[in-house]
Amino acid sequence: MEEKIKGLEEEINNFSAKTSDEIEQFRIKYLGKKGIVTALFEEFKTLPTEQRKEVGRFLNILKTNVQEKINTLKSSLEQTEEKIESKIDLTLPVDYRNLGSRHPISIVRNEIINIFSRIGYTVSEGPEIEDDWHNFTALNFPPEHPARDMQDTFFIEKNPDITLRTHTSSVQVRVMENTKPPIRTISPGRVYRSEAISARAHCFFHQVEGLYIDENVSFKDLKQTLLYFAKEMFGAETKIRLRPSFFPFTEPSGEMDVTCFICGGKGCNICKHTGWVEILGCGMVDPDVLENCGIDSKKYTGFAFGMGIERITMLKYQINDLRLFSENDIRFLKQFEATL
Ligand code: 2NL
Repeated sequence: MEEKIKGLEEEINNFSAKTSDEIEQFRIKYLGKKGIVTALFEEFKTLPTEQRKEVGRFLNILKTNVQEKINTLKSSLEQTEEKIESKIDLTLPVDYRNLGSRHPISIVRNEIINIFSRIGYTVSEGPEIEDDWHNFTALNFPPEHPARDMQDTFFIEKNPDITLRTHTSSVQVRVMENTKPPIRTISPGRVYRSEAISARAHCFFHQVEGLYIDENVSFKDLKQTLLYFAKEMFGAETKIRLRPSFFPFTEPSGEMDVTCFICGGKGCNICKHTGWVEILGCGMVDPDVLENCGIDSKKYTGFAFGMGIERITMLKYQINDLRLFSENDIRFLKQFEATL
């Protein structure tokens, strides 16, 4: 029996397994109900007492060895399985996700906000659905002004009139009503006009308006502020010119042109060979508008301006169709991926 046990020890030591199935077969072969070791224990019971002590010791060692072998085989199998699982192949192609990009209107809006933030302007926002007072009456629109017509403005309700705002001046009216001068603010936002959609017109667009109110604000403050803006936005060599214009809420009013940043003033398609491109409207806030908003027009004066973000974006990126901004065409939007 001792010989048998020695032979088995060798067999056990030499055994190796690749799968958990093979390990289980091994366990059954030795320790199962009809297993070799189990049978040896049965045989052991029949031995004379003198032999039992020593054979018993060998048998117990054999049994422990089988058990240990099983444990070692199991843990080394687990380790190789883990290795296979965590085998990361760095040569595989990356899991490519499409990164979004900012919309060109947002890019230009942020740029305008940054430029005015640097000279102390705050950003103010307000509702897109407005009452007649904030959109028209406070801003000096006469009762028969064409903008008050259904042809030009989207009405949500009549009598009292509730409209989609046609400019963000309504936001600035709210700022003036709620804050004491000095006021330095810009109001970017979406505005609506009832227009047939074409390459040059849409029923909504985006605006940034600006408002500066304090004691002793004059036209030269307006001019210098807008010159600063033009140089920051279009380059340090940029020159501006102001042409007289009309708005119900400013007096005097002007239209501002900048030297063409495409051809530098030589003449090209963008500036229609004039060397100048129109970028915004501006003027001194009408004293009646100040009074409508609770500001003493004898003590305070101010200037205001407004620009269409689409127009500036179209000039800057040479985009020739307004509809591209709202079509969500990925081929258009992808072209702005590199811009923050
Ligand atoms: C344009 C012209 C302009 C203003 C907007 C304004 C606002 C208040 C008082 C007076 Cl609260 N004026 N805003 C002034 C002049 C021109 O916009 O062409 N916008 C796209």
